[in-house]
Amino acid sequence: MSKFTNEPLTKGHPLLYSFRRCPYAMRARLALYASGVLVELREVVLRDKPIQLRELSPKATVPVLVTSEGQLIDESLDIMLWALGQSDPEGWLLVQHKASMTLIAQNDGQFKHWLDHYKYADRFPEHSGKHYREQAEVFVDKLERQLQCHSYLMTDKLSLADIAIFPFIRQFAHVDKTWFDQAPYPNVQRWLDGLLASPLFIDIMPKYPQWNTEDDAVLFGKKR
Ligand SMILES: N[C@@H](CCC(=O)N[C@@H](CS)C(=O)NCC(=O)O)C(=O)O
Repeated sequence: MSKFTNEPLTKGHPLLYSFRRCPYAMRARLALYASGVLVELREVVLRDKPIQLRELSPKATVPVLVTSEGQLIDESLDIMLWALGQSDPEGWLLVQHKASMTLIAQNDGQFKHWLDHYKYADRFPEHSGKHYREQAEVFVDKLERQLQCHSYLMTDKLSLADIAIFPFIRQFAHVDKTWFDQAPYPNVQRWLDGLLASPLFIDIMPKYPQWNTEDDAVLFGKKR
């Protein structure tokens, strides 16, 4: 087994290219962790991506997973669905699947678009940061209304939609935390705070040094 290829050093484990602070990588790690699938993790620095990642997937975004059977999955939502398809002990996939996928599509589409404009408002000088925040708030307000009815987005139980969406709301909150903490979204604040303090989130956020080809394998996941 060579360290210079995209074959994992640890036979039988999928390979995951990840970046700790990326919301897409977070949701992939959350689902992998919950599924109990152990992966060999390679921590990427976005401004210094390893050639192996580019070879695998020309768009070279993270996360990227290579399964033990050699299947390449380079979209975070597909990694989540794959992981939970292997094992879904909490039944995250069973909760209102169609409505969850619709909400996730809104997050990944319009909300992410406005979140990026809000976060990097200096790159989009046509409008103010406040303007972009207000566009993003349309989605946050929708979540607020859903969270008025139950503890989590779909029901009183944590499920796929919560896991897929909260890393992006975390990012939204942190653009201007002082503003967010006093904004009229008490249920979103409660939901986000709870998820950020959860053992699940803490367990998927350890710091790893940047991977390079000479390193030993780093295993990520919950040993059962
Ligand atoms: N649609 C992709 C998006 C992934 C994505 O854009 N990840 C960012 C990091 S958060 C990235 O890798 N960007 C490439 C870069 O900055 O060069 C997914 O869901 O996995």
